[in-house]
Amino acid sequence: MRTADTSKMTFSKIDPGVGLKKALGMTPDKIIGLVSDSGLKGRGGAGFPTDLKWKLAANVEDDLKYVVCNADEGEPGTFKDRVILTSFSDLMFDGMTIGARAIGAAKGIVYLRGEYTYLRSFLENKLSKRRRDGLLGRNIMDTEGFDFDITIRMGAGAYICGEETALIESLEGQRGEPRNRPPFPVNTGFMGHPTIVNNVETFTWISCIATKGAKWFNDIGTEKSTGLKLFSVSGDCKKHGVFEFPMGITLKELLEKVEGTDAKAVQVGGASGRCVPARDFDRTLAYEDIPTGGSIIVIGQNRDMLLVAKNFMEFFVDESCGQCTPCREGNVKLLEGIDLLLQGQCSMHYLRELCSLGESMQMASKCGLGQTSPNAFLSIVENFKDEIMGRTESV
Ligand code: L3W
Ligand code: SF4
Repeated sequence: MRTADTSKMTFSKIDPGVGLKKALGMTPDKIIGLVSDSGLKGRGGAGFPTDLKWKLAANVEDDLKYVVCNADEGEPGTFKDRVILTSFSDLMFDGMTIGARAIGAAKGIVYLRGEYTYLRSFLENKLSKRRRDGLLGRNIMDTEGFDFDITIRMGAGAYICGEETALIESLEGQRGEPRNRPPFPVNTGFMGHPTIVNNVETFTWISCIATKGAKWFNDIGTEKSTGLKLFSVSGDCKKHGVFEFPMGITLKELLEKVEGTDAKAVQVGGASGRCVPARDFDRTLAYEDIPTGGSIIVIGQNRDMLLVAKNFMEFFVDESCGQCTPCREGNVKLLEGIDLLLQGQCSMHYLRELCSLGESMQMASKCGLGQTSPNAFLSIVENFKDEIMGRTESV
C-alpha cells in the first residue's frame, strides 16, 4: 500500500500567508535570526545550516540576487518533494519569498525536475494567483520597496542537475555540469550573482517556522538535528509512501511505523546513501549520525545484496556527467567488478582493489555525485562481508 496521508503532516495545519506576513514584519536580520534559532538545516541531504547560507548571501553587496528552489528531486527512492509541490506549494512559495526578503533578492526560480513537467501548469496557475493576491510582484503584502517574483524553469531529466552548481549551469543554458566550489553560489551563483539554492522541503519548513516560531521547531528532534522531516519510504515493508517523523528517530522506530521490522538492511539516502544492516537499526536519522535527504529503501531478507549494489551502480554509470576521471571511470569499474563477483570471477585481491578505488572516488571526485556514488557498494561490502566475500573466486 502506497500512501501520502497529507492530513497527518504539519504542513496541512499551517495556513499559507500567515508566516509570510509575520516575516515581512521583521527586518532581514531578524528573519535570519529566526531561522538560526530554529536550527533548520538543509533538507536536500547535505544538512548545511540554512541561516548561515542566507547570512552569507545577505552580506554580499549586489543589486541582483537570486533565490533558487531545487525541485530537481532525482535521488532514487525520493518522492517527498513531489508531495509538497502537489499539496503545499503555497507554503513553499511563501518560504522562497521569506528567503528573498532575508537576502535582498528580487527574483526567484523554481528548477523543476523534467519528470515533473505535468506539475508545471498547476504551479504556474498558483503563481498567477499569488500575483493577483499581492503575494508576488511590487510591494508584497504592502511592504514598501519589497518586490519579488518567481518563475519556473524545467530540468531535462539529468540527475546531476540536482547538484546546485550543475543546476545553475543548466539555468544559464549550459550543459548541466558541476562547477568547482569555492566560489559557492552564495557569492557567485546564477549569472554570477549571489544565489541561495535550497531544497523544496527547506523552504516549506521556513513557512512553518515563521508561523509557529523558532522554539516550536527547535524543541523537536535532537540538539544538532532539530525539527521534523519528510521521509520517502519504499521497498520491502507494508506501508510505502511519504511520512513525517521527528529528526533523530531510530531506524527501528521508523521500521515499526512502516511495518518493515523484518528487514535485512535499509538503504538510507537513496543511491548515494549508505546501506545500514539490521544490527545497526538503533542508529538515528540525524545529521550527527546517519544524515539523509529522506530516502528510505527497505531491503528484505531475501534480497541479494550484490544485486542491490549493482542496481545503484548502474544508475551512477548512467548519470555521471563524465567531467572528471574518478567518477566517469570509477563507476564503470565498480559495476564491472560487481558483475565479476556475480559470475564468481573476482578474486579477494581484486575486491580489495575495488574498495580502494571506491575510497579514492570519495576523495578525488569533483562533486557530490562521484564522492557519494561508491557509498552503497562500500557499505554493502563492509556490512555484508560473508555474503559478498563468499562470491569471490576461490583460487
Ligand atoms: C557557502 C561554504 N556555502 C557548503 C553550501 C553549498 C550547498 C550546501 C551543501 O550535496 C549531497 C550529495 C549529493 N560557503 C559552504 C557553503 N555550502 N559549504 O551548503 O553543500 P555540501 O558541499 O555539503 O553538499 P552538496 O555537494 O551540495 C551533497 C546530493 O547532496 N546532491 C544534492 C541533490 C539535491 C537535490 C534536491 O534538493 N532536489 O536534488 C547532489 O549532489 O547526493 O550527497 O548549498 O553551497 N563554505
Ligand atoms: Fe561529473 Fe561525476 Fe565528476 Fe561530478 S563527480 S563532476 S558528476 S564526473
